[in-house]
Amino acid sequence: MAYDPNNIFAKILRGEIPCVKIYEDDKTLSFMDVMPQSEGHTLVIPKEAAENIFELSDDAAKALMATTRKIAKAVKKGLNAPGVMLTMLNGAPAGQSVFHAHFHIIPRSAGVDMGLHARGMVPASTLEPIAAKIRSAL
Ligand code: DGP
Repeated sequence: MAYDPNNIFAKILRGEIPCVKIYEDDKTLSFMDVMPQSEGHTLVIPKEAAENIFELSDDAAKALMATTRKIAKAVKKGLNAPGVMLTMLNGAPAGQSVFHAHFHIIPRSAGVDMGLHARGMVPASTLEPIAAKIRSAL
């Protein structure tokens, strides 16, 4: 499948739709997931137009991993997360629903189940105070 430049994350990258931003550099962008599976669920995307891990250039993959690690540390510290889960779904059969490569950063606590994937949209006003805590730990 060819990369669709009108996927929702491409629109976020172009500033055509808003996001609750955590961090940005020349190769990556991080923002809050609007359908969080736990409080603090964050996404990291490359600026390169690539659907998944298989299409990413080595350079973009390195930048994506470096930013994911940076944001995971800030999520852990800023939210006092006991555990942090990193996931990347590659291809519809793996559950991918937005076809621009991305890592999920999902805070976890023992005995607390995660929410379902890509369900239940949360308003920016709910995400903003959580994002502020993560940003303050960068
Ligand atoms: P995946 O299924 O791995 O492609 O995950 C896509 C994630 O993106 C899912 O957790 C829900 C989230 N999401 C979908 N639409 C939007 C959006 O418009 N803004 C933000 N911030 N997240 C979105």
